[in-house]
Amino acid sequence: MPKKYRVLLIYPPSKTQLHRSCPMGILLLAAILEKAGYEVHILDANAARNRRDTEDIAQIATELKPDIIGITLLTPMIREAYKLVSRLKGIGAELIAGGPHATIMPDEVIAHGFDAVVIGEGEATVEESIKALLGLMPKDDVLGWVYKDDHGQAVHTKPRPLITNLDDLPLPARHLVEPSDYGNSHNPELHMNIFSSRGCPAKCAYCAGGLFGKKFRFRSAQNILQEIQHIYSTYGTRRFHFVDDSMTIDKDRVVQICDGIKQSNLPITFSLMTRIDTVNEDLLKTLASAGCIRIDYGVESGYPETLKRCHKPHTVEMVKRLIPLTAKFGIKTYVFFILGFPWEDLEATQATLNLMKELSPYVERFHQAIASILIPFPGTEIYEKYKKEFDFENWWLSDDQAYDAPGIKSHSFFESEVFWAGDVLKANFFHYDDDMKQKIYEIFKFMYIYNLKRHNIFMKYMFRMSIEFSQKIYWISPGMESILFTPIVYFLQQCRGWNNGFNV
Ligand code: B12
Ligand code: SF4
Repeated sequence: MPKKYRVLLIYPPSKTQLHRSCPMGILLLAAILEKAGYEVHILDANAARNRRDTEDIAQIATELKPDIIGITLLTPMIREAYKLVSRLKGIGAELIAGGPHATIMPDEVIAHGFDAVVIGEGEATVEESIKALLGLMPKDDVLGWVYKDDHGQAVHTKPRPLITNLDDLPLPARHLVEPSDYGNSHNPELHMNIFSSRGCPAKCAYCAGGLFGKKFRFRSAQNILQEIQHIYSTYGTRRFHFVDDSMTIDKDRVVQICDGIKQSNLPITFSLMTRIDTVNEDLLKTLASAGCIRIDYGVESGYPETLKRCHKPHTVEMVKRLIPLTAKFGIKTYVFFILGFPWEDLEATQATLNLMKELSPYVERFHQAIASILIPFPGTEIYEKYKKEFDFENWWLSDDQAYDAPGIKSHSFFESEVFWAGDVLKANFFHYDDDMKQKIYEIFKFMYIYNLKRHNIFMKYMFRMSIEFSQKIYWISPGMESILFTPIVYFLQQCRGWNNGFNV
């Protein structure tokens, strides 16, 4: 019997990242590799209830003795991932990377110790690349990867065409992860991520999501329904979240998916994220009738000039029409904004706050996301245009600007609750002055206080008082703040069943 090779797929640790379901990328790769006869293990270091640090991972890998270790690379977590690689070097496995950062910066990744990088979409390349690393096929015969040759040089092979029929992909290997690792006491009905399409034809200046190309490709409604049915009957999951770049580009297709969900009579609800310009009243009606309970929209700015300069395919007027319309159909709207574009002054930023206030009667939640302050991700137009002017080239490798470096900075309770993006402001990519920083603080505080609406009056008051108090004490004495608030942080973590990575 031929040797059964062992593969360990790792999603590396982040200080700010937390997963309430396992990332789709490694689940899909695991499914491909299992089908091909490999023994596959998954280690998601950011699973909400089972977080792992670099030392834990190194220990697990040492005990498992895999032949191949595959790692997903995102830019903010890259320094920790490179540390992990140097810890893993000794165990004798071939190290292969994939994901957004690996795709954009393959030479840097090879220079930091990886043996190979898969570019872009991984499913069609991963098996061949592993075979080549194991010496079972010539390395130059593999399309769409970069490997390290005998002299330590990165060799790029020809690009691999995108997968044409997404229905050919296997179901993600969800059986390889423990559902309880993702439990969340807020929401006992765990949601599962699912994708229905890939690619987005828009060209937003700050978007680092070009991994799946500009061409919109999609799975058939029937194929998606089979997966939903399978998840429901295997895990009893009733809540689904679509992680497509822009799910509603082809409205007829969404109508087919919705019709299928209705006909299946499954007691499920779902959410999705999509583009403002691809949704209309008829579609909202159809989505609501099929069980869509939430849509995440990237509104980004209330300053028309910013939308134009970012090549956003929507206008402020479209936003003002669509958000109330979405609420009218009983669908909760979650909205994303981005503050701090290099051309924005206080007035422009105020325009965004004004839009937030105007929309607030119809918004369920303002996402206080890390990327709510502009981050110049490599490969984006913003990065290329401004890297020299603001001197942030390769910021992800620097001590001052790599904002996701675990354990190097302390945080107040205020920061852990209100201002998750605090370290992005400390990185200060676009050299904001004090007034601009204050404005950004003000907007984050507005979002936080607004989002407290889900609590009763007493809890709202307690949270508001606590963050004000924390902020004031921290200015006087960070040490004192930490003594007073650490027990509160731990208490909240216990109640919520997860922590957001701060203050621990
Ligand atoms: C869902 C999602 C999240 C979820 C993840 C939930 C979960 N449980 O998975 C949440 C909300 C937690 C999240 C958080 C963040 N995210 Co996010 N996220 C996404 C999103 C929308 C979809 C990811 C996904 O599931 N894709 C589908 C799967 C199938 O694709 P995939 O994971 O890329 O995997 C494929 C390939 O990359 C490759 N591959 C991946 N891993 C590996 C490993 C190996 C060994 C190989 C060979 C191949 C390979 O093969 C896979 C199959 O084709 C993407 C956008 C996008 N289009 O991908 C952004 C995206 C990945 N996120 C991004 C970012 C930046 C973040 C944050 C880091 C935010 C921030 N600004 O700091 C945070 C994390 C916080 C932190 N400090 O690190 C960026 C990454 C950019 C970059 N250069 O790193 C993206 C591209 C969004 C964007 N347009 O800018 N995210
Ligand atoms: S619409 Fe969204 S996914 Fe498409 S390019 Fe813009 S930010 Fe990226």
